[in-house]
Amino acid sequence: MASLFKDQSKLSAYRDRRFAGTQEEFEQALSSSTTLYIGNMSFYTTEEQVYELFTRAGEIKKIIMGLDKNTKTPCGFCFVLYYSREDTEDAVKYISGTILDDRPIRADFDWGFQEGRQWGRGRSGGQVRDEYRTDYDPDILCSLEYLDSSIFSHQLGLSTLQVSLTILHRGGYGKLVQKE
Ligand code: GTA
Repeated sequence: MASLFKDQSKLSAYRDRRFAGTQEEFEQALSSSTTLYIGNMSFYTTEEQVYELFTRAGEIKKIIMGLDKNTKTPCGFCFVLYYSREDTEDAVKYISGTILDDRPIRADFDWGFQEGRQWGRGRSGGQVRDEYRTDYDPDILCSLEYLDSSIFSHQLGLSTLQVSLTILHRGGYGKLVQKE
């Protein structure tokens, strides 16, 4: 199947400042990776829930929950590792933006999990961006990561309206087509 994500520079709006290589190497890693970062998750979402949702795109190799480095409790993100690139792309295409525990989650191509990346990097122990939050238990359209995802989707050629409609239309992941 031809990739829908041909323009490597638009694979992710995020650049991991701890990636040691060049921008070109970073984009190369994103274009072949079978790892996804999932953001904007509820702190109460479990690994089992993540599995149940993301297995709809294909067989999952591993899930690594993101943890607060002080409390060792979930802090709103995780990594999902697939076996195949096609399944990884399908997860971004069909599952990113759906609602999990009342929050529109964001699936982002990732350059690859390494030990240590499961910890929040913020000073408080959680995610960096949570320290800049002004919205707590946000409304669906006020989520910081939702806005990020809109910008990202826009880069992929979708309008913010399309993204909004997709989220409202899906109203959860019940309508996601199960792969054979
Ligand atoms: N693939 O979008 C992502 C992503 N994010 C947000 C985090 N990770 C991601 N991976 C992918 N896509 O392994 C990964 C990280 C790490 C783990 C936890 O999740 O690679 P973190 O969220 O705690 O820390 O990471 P990270 O990613 O280093 O922080 P972030 O959000 O990019 O912030 C970078 C800089 O921007 C910081 O120096 C901060 O000062 C600044 N910043 C961040 N948010 C804001 C904001 N709202 N306003 C102003 N400045 C901000």
